[in-house]
Amino acid sequence: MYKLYWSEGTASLAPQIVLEEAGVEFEIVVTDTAKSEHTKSEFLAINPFGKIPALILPNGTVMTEAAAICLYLIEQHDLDHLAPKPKSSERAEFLRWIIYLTNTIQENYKRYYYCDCFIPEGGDIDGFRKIAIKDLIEFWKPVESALKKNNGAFMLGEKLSLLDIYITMLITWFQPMDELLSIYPSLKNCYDETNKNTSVAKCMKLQTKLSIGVI
Ligand SMILES: N[C@@H](CCC(=O)N[C@@H](CS)C(=O)NCC(=O)O)C(=O)O
Repeated sequence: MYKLYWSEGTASLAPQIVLEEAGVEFEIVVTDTAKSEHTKSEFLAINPFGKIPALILPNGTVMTEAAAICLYLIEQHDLDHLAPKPKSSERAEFLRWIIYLTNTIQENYKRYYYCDCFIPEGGDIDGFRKIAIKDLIEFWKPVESALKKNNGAFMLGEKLSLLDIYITMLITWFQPMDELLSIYPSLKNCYDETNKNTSVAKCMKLQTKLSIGVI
């Protein structure tokens, strides 16, 4: 069985959704980053990077990196509806955006959430955070433009893919989320439509419940 090391509001959401889409059995191990559980030796023995998510595969291999985990699961479980096949015409577009989402948007949230790692002690945290937010809004702009050009609500047009799942996860990290969505209407539409997917809706609903241990 798969074992997903998970924490609310983190990059474990996308792999959780893909596992749901795969319809496979998996165990969620709540590892609350807010309580620094990811820094404890039990978790570091699994992922020495001390980052969530980590996925233990049925053969015991440990995988990290949320996007890599998602792509792996898509391959393993033939979830062709979530990603264009390697030689298909949409593949280039798909690869371009998944890397943009992880390298640019996901990475830059660190400047917001972990400001103190970027500036020296006594530095202007508030000023730094303001610039991080301004930049994040800017980094979302190409995604909005790409969505606007489409016929459908999603990055690849009419059908939902991993891109929209990843986008949805990253939108939830923006606080307040509605501020971002009010700037970018196509992004809001993509978020709303993606949330209609059964696996997405289920995982979104489980976020707080899993975190407070009522499941
Ligand atoms: N590139 C990694 C980033 C993982 C990551 O930074 N996870 C965050 C939560 S979203 C984390 O564990 N933060 C805790 C920390 O850095 O102390 C991935 O995509 O999986």
